Amino acid sequence: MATKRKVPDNPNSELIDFLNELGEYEKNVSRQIHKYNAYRKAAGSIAKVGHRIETMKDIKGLEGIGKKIEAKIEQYLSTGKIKKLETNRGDETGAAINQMTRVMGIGPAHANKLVHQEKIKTIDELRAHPKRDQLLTKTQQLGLKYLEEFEQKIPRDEMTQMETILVREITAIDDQLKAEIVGSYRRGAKASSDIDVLVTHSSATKLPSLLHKIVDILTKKVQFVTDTISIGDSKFMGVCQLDSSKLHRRIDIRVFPNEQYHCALLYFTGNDQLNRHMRIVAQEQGYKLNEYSIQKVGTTGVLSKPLPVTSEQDIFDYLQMDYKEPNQRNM
Ligand code: 8DG
Ligand code: CA
Ligand code: CA
Repeated sequence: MATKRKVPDNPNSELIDFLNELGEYEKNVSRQIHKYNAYRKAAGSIAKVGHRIETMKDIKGLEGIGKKIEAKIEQYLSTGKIKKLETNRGDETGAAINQMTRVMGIGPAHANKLVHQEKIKTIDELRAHPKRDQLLTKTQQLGLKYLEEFEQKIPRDEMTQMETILVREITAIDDQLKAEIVGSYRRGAKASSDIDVLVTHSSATKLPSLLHKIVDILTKKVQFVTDTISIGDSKFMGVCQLDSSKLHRRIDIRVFPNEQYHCALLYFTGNDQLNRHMRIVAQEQGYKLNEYSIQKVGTTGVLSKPLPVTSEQDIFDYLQMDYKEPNQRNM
């Protein structure tokens, strides 16, 4: 999941931040996920405007802005404030729940429990709690340990240095191995919230023990991976660090067989909105697209075998879409 982003370069960054903050409250405290989605949509729509919004005329015709959110924007434009936001900020329980959800792995339900049952109000209180380790899963314990570090974005230059190490170490295991950094980095982002790695091997029989071997080398030989959150045959989630002068970063490594690699490459390059869009286009054209394959959907709903795919271009071609370079995939 992408983390909450601030948008300092946008002419409407304050309004966008306010709408996102209202959305977070709905998600974490009120547990109204559709209200959260509505705020996110509105914020996304406003983020695309490109000039400073000064009157209600400036938001006329924008997608995804309903009556209630419109009223809040009106308040903001006339008073510089939004009443609901001020109220939310004054709600101590709500603030405590929001604090808890900063921790990787703590969702709204768990956050509510920590605040209501254990009466925990701040991150410091959670850290100092005598039952801390019983209250948290292993993932959440790591999330708490590295909370402030995980909230910092990774500059592109550091991503490039991590890429060098990862590609070097992985391809040294076997020259039939290929590794690429995907996610926002592949889309050209100046900074990323984590590092997403995709690995494939030309011979599928090599795959099962492969990921364990890679993680073992990255942990012991180069001391790049510092913690494991979870590991299976095809997906590793963990923590890494370029060197001791740098922050700890979240890393995901996924292994795919060759024939699935390009669907996975497309999917994990994202962004998530483009993925959703392409999945809908696929449906409309009688295909089923996911991170593993593209299949033809027959008239009775029966799926064909996965269609041959040897590049991302092939997938765009099946869907009769113009090819988008990775840096054009920020929808
Ligand atoms: P960021 O980490 O810099 O915030 O951006 P990102 O690289 O685009 O986001 P990500 O959360 O690391 O996810 C990587 C890609 O995976 C994303 O661009 C598209 C794809 N993806 C989805 N849905 C989801 C999802 O629910 N969870 C995850 N982990 N990835 C998803 O389309
Ligand atoms: Ca990412
Ligand atoms: Ca990721």
